[in-house]
Amino acid sequence: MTADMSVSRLNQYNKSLLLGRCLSQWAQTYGERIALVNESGECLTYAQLQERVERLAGGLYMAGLRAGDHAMVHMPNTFGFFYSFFALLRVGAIPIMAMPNQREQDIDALMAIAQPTAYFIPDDVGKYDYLALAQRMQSKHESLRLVVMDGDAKCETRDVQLLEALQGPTCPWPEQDERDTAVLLLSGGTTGTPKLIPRTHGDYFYNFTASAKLCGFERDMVFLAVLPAGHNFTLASPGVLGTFQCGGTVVTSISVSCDEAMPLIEQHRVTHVALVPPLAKLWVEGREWEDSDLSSLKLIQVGGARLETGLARQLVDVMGCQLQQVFGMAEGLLCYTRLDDPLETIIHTQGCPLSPEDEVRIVDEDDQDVPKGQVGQLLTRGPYTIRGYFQASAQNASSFTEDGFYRSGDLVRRDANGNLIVEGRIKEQINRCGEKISAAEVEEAISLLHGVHAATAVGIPDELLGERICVFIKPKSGQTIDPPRIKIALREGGLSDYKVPDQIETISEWPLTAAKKIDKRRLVAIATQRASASP
Ligand code: J2J
Repeated sequence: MTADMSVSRLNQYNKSLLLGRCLSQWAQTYGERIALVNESGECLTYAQLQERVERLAGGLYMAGLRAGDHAMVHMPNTFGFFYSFFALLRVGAIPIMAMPNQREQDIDALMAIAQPTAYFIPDDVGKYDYLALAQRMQSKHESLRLVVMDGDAKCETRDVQLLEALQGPTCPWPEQDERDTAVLLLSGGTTGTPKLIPRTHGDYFYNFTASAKLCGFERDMVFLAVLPAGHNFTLASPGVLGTFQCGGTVVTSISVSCDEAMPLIEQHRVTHVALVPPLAKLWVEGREWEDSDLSSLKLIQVGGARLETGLARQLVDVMGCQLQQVFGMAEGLLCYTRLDDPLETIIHTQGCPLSPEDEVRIVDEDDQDVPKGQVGQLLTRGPYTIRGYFQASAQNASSFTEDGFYRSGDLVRRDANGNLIVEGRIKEQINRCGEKISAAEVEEAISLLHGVHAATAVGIPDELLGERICVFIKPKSGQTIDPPRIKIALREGGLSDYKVPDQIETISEWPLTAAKKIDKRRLVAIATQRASASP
């Protein structure tokens, strides 16, 4: 059975699965309930959100945006994010979910692939000049006709309010099918080239509705969106879309720090939150919240990177609410521990797949199934897992098997009850605070710098970050390496902040494996040792 057929069967009891129609359905059902609250305490009901989105969609349509156009959303967790996202879906355009901390190199590469018509940026020009970036992108990418800024900035580009003022007749409903692409998500890279993940209306609708059911989302819940809302975890696992589907309230936070999140939890009686392990650790260890009343919390979901058993236990003890592990990927497959699982399962495993139709294979290097209980690479195929990246035939040939299984690159094993345990990965990827960074990309950026002969990037286990990025640099003969300068040069070159190495080491000879490849394990040991030796 194809993914399309099987997702349509799983969705069969719900006809409203075109994402562009969801908001108006929610507004009809939940009209006066609060959909969104921001850090300043401003609230929007479902009806108000829908009205703003309709106006913006009208404006975007007047400005020439059409169904099927691509539009990049590069926004933090503000109301503007939601206006843009839903207005694009309403027009039938396809949002590309960029992360707010991505910078020029990423945005440029993504635009080269997706050729968006529109680019949505925040008004916050204090820390980073998004408008200047947008202007550079416009001069480089011919497709980019419309830059939309969220806020009141008086600039030549169209801002959200301006577009609403432009609003013409209601935007026509697009002709769409559940098999059409609804959103383009970002893939955590293993190569220097970014990849886009095309999720269809049908599969994504299933993704958040089935997840919401499994996670016990309900009408009276309040979800705190503290990780970027454009990430698959926060967006749809079950995340903000799962919350809206149930008529709950989403509280948005731009900052992830305890000082800001804890008062929001207390003030808005937050019931559900999704965190990555390093953030969960900060929250558990943070003393700031000791005075805060967190008794409203019912469920803390942790995913995106390995959650240590000790931290899992601490979370349960300290936060006093239910813990759920989520092992997901923007490509599709979602595994959850179940709410009624025994505590030891929740602490020790990453749960099992969302759908009965998810297929999981655990294989060796020759793609042969490993014996029961042993570790192997996870391959998956299923109703909401993609069969290929957007316009990436070379990548697709290596990332998918001939019979359509996605090669996750994760090393997993299954316990006796069928729950998966993530043991590591075979991909050359660094998982820093849940953000996936391609070692190859960092190496490439550094190798272009003055004085660098060659560079190798490795992920080093780190108390705070989960993994930190360490780069070993072999200088050109007669050159020396100045780490702070390297960092400045990388930032100036437009490398996204979170990809800039945390540790830079010089090396004169590479340690080699028996196969004469660079011995990355040895590099990890050297980096760890040098870091602990340095004052
Ligand atoms: C270990 N590794 C994990 C976990 C993801 C929900 C939750 C997370 C993501 C996500 C997501 C892990 N333990 N619990 O999209 O909807 C690593 C694996 C995986 C990769 C996917 C969602 N949860 N990982 O993290 O696309 O290596 O999605 O293949 O960003 O994160 O990364 P990403």
